[in-house]
Amino acid sequence: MKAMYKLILILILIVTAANLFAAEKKIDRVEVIMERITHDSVTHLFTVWFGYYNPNSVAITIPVGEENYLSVQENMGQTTVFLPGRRVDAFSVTVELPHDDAKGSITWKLRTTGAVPAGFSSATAATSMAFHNVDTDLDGVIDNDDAYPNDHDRSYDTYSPGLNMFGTLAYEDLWPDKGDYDLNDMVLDYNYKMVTNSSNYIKDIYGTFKLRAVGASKVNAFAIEFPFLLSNIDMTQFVSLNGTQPYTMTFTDVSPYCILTVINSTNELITVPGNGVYWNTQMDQPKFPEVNLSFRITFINPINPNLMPYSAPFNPFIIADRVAGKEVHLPGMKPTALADPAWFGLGDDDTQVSAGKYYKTRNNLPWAIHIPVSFKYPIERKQITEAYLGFKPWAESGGTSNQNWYLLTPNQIDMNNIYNK
Ligand SMILES: [Ca+2]
Ligand SMILES: [Ca+2]
Ligand SMILES: [Ca+2]
Repeated sequence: MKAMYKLILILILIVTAANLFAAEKKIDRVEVIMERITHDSVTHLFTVWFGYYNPNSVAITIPVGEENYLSVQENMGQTTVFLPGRRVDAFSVTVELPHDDAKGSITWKLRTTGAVPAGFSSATAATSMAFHNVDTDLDGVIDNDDAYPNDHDRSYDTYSPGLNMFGTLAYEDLWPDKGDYDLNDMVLDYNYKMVTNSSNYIKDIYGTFKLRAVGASKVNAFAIEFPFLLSNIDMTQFVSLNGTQPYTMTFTDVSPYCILTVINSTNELITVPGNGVYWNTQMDQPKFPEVNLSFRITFINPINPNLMPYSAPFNPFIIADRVAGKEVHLPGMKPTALADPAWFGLGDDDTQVSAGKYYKTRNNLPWAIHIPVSFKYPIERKQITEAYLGFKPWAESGGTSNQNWYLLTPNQIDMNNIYNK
């Protein structure tokens, strides 16, 4: 009986030892890891580096097959012998993947037989990850942030007054007299797009103008002075009239600035109704479609916008009656080198070059206005002050009061005096 006890005890000890031995042999799951993905801008192939972590103290072998495969193709030369510990960049695969987030991915799946936890460990690389860091054109701006990911010279677009938004420039051509002061003798909407490089220097300027009204019996010209050298402009510029029609704009060198004549003569762009009828300023007359003019200026050496003395809409002006030097600018903007100063101080004009006062009356009323939205201008021969009641206090205050004068605010406007077709 005692011997029997001993035997049982020995058997229990053997079983316990066997159990302990078996516990020591428990296998932990090998975890696969996606290290990184890169994109080659020349071959357009993606390279994915995978690694792993084998928490066991011994090497684990998992052959290629149902328990060790890649999603794109079962055998891509992946690791089969997993050494103990963490292994970075155990292998890489170079693949052509769709650039589309939904389809563009590769997954490595691995199951360690008998391991805890059971099931597959997997690691996925998606093309979208690659583009988070890829700078295809090597301009220093990653593709995700680069409006021109394949153009080293261009990175960002900025707009003035905003994307798909237009501002208005409106002129009175009877300067230096106030005349009828309807400020509709030439009305243009504008939008500028600036293309900048990775240093935020301007590479291209796209100007889009819409001629909306010509409430004038005079034939005027419209030009813009830009604060940069003509010699820095790539002359293979693009100019368009209504998108397709041939049209010419000319540059004039007034170094260190230059002048672009956008409209040489309004008569080249519109059919003058004649007999006291003006173009888009009379409610009882048909409305003509606006004339679209656009240009692109590309710089040989990109320009630091912070060094420009003025920015969009730059220094736009009309040449009244197309008389050489008879420039009418926005209030406070300087005349160009081609302006004839003999006009200053005549009529209602109170330009005082020495005081830095340009194109204003004694009461600070202007002959040109710039509005940051597309603006409803006065009808023919109605003073702007009678269309927009806030205009006069705004102008006389030097722009500090009634800053929203141009909005169609009830009690602040007279719609009978505003062109609204
Ligand atoms: Ca880039
Ligand atoms: Ca770029
Ligand atoms: Ca007019």
